[in-house]
Amino acid sequence: ELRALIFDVDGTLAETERDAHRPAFNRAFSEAGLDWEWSVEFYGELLEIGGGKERIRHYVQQYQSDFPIPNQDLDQFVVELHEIKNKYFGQLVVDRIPLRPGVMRLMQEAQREGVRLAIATTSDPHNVEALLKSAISPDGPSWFEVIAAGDMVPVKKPEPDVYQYAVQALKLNPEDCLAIEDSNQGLLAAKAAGVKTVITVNNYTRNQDFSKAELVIDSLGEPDEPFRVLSGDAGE
Ligand code: XBP
Ligand code: MG
Repeated sequence: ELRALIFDVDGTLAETERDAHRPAFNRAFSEAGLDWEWSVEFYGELLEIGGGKERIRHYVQQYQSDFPIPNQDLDQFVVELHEIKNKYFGQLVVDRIPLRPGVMRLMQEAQREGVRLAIATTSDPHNVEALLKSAISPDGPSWFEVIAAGDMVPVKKPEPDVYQYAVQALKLNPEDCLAIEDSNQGLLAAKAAGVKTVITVNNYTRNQDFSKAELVIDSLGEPDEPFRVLSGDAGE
């Protein structure tokens, strides 16, 4: 029996990656006096590393190996750069990043039917809050009984921890929950926690492997803009 919907955030609730996270990283680099610049295409590769801090660290180690920072100081450097990035993310999401089609409708239908709402994301909790406030409403965060985010769990997607955390906090069995995701990493995380998953693809993820998903659609759809089924059975 369906008791709760667990939403991913980036790429699922809204298209935050290309137009908010990516430019926020670039603005932070610029503020820090770094000539690093992540293009739309290159950012697609970097998305394989989940978590903003983890992504910066990976980039420094893989692409800026001459960067003069000793390894023991890298953690602190990454934390400070990520804080600057989050400041810009907060500014960029205000009034600018809408919810994807069907997200609001599905959340409202769920609330009417007594289906509970939760979030399971790799993103920083402050960024999640900023997006929910601007894209849903000032009380958007309170729509979700549980917001499992960022470093609240020791390891990020594709490991199941963030979904396990959300399911436990809801005091439900994983079989009674349904995850809404946009990426292969999110799918792996949800399924490893025993949560059935619907995928709504986007431009960064549409060619990924979603064979484990119960349903793959191009969006949650609106009455005047129905979703298209890419694989699976939308029967119920
Ligand atoms: C999104 C991510 C994050 C964001 C940036 O994952 O992987 O790294 O790109 O997040 P999900 P930060 O789709 O599971 O939410 O807030 O850490 O910078
Ligand atoms: Mg996502």
